[in-house]
Amino acid sequence: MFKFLKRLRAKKEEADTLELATAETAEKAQTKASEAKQVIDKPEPSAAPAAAEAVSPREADEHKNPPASENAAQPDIESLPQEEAPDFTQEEIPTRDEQVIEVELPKRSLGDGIRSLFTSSLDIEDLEDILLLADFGVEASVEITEDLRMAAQKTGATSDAELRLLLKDLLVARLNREDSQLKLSDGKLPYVFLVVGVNGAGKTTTIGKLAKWLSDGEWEVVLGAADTFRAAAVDQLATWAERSGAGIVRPERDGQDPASVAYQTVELAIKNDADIAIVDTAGRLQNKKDLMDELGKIRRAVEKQAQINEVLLVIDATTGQNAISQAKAFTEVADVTGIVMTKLDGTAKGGIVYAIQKQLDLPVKLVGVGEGINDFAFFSAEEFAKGLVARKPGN
Ligand SMILES: Nc1nc2c(ncn2[C@@H]2O[C@H](COP(=O)(O)OP(=O)(O)OP(=O)(O)O)[C@@H](O)[C@H]2O)c(=O)[nH]1
Ligand SMILES: [Mg+2]
Repeated sequence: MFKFLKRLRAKKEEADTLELATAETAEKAQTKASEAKQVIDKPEPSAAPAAAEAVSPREADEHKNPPASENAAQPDIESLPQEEAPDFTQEEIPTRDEQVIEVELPKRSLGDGIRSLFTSSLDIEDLEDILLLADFGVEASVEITEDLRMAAQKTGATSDAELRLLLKDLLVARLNREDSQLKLSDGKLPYVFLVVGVNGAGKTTTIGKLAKWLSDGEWEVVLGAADTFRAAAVDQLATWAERSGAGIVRPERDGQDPASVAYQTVELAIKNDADIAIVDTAGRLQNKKDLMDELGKIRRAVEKQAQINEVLLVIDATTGQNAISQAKAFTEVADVTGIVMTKLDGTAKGGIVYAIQKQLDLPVKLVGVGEGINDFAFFSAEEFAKGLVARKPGN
């Protein structure tokens, strides 16, 4: 499974004791003792006293209400000195605080989240229409059907099971990408994710799910409520922060400059040695120029202190082909690095995942399969294709 790098939180002596607890890790401790990076197979829960250093929601609240004098001296984000930003070009030997460990986060699979394309046996003659109805788009529907026909001729496949297997392999081959894993492994902490997308796409919910997943893996997470137009949006993120055990930076007043909230979020993450800052943004901007200005300003504010690892564009799968034009607008203004497809539960239109990935030439990294805190999965071409061709009860 995927390996990620997070901050080593245990005090040096504690870490050593724990590492010496098993023969395997003891061996590693000896060979790696002088190395900057410590590698352990799995984080021992007690090896990461996250709570001791955690940014509690309460602390974050305090941060939200700094003394009046601080309030008066609100920084102008655009004019903050650039030299405050760490120099990521130099490889420095990390101090204890900067040490990172390699961890495996809990696996999240698509499971049964994807609805099958077929309610009866697979008939190649019907396939093009079925793919069209499932939002694969015209071109892909024609191409996939043609490819399956040729593959069936070549292999002599005729049965329903054989055809499903061929179709699955064909979809996997078209969907597999090298870059579909979240960028959480360069060890330059804190990682920063910006989450963008239109209203109601599922940004805040996705952030809550991500925060919970990371917290479960003993990551220290700070969320930033840079969707500052609605108090309800901030409260919604605060609820997710509480549920997931993440810290949160809220705006000090409605309509506060989202870039300054983003700045403060990264600032708090650095101050508290957090592993990751995830910034929620507003989706309801009037036009492309406003969107570009706002996201550009947020980006510059973050980059004064840290690098941005991911700009995740959240797309509601149930909006079908409309989602593609919306997504294109975002990719033109924000440097999107990955797609999150939400609401794949209950939609028979899984083809939109295929269409988005192909048409935007961006990896789908995560999928949302429900409203619950655990209802998301890493995108896996194999699992997704299996779900699409699955023979489910009743078909
Ligand atoms: N079924 C289902 N519902 C989801 C999923 N993700 C989000 N939702 C629901 O979609 C609705 C909107 O989600 P939000 O997270 O508030 O969306 P948002 O993008 O933050 O919206 P704005 O803040 O208004 O821009 C909520 O009712 C969520 O519960 C999912 O994967 N499946
Ligand atoms: Mg929201």
